[in-house]
Amino acid sequence: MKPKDLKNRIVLVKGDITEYPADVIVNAANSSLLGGSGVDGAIHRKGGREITEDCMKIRDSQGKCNVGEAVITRAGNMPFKNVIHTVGPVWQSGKNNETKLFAERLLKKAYISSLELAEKNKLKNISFPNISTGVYRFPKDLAAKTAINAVVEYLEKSDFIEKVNFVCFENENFEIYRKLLEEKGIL
Ligand code: AR6
Repeated sequence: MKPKDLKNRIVLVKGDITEYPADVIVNAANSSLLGGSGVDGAIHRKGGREITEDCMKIRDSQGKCNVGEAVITRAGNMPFKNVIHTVGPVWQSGKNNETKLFAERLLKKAYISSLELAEKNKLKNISFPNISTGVYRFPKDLAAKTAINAVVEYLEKSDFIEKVNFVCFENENFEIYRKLLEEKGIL
């Protein structure tokens, strides 16, 4: 697929992921699925009890959610069909190339698992936060590159997902995404 076709399917947004319209939003959760700070805290606060209940049910049936995997719940009080909860990797300093590559692979997997789960549930418009770039300290530029490459690779393979919104809460991430997407001819 040519970059210009991706132009209509990838959107860059600055703001709060809970405020931007989509079929489904992705949460940067932790393996416990019990909530936390950052975007996870915002989604659980706004979504309310339904989300916590569904997360508890998932924990009862399958146990914790491993890094790179994704699960789906209702969206509670938010105007989305669902929330997909994925777990990104914690950045372990990336001192050697092997740990760096391993972390990149896990971050890519978190994006791909979320897209696959959206498609499986017939959700065509999906918003992502900048997974792992907060509490989990993943370098922002490497995280953005990994996220964009994963999404582009997926969209080129499957035409089911119509829109992927990268919702950047912080200006720094927004500028990094803008530069990378411009370089690729997508923005
Ligand atoms: N909308 C969009 N992005 C947001 C919002 C929001 N409302 N709030 C924060 N961000 P983080 P992680 C951005 O720390 O690094 C939690 O405690 C934020 O600026 O939320 O994957 C979980 O329970 C940053 O760029 O997630 C886990 O324990 C990005 O979201 C752990 O943090 C991700 O930051 C996960 O860490």
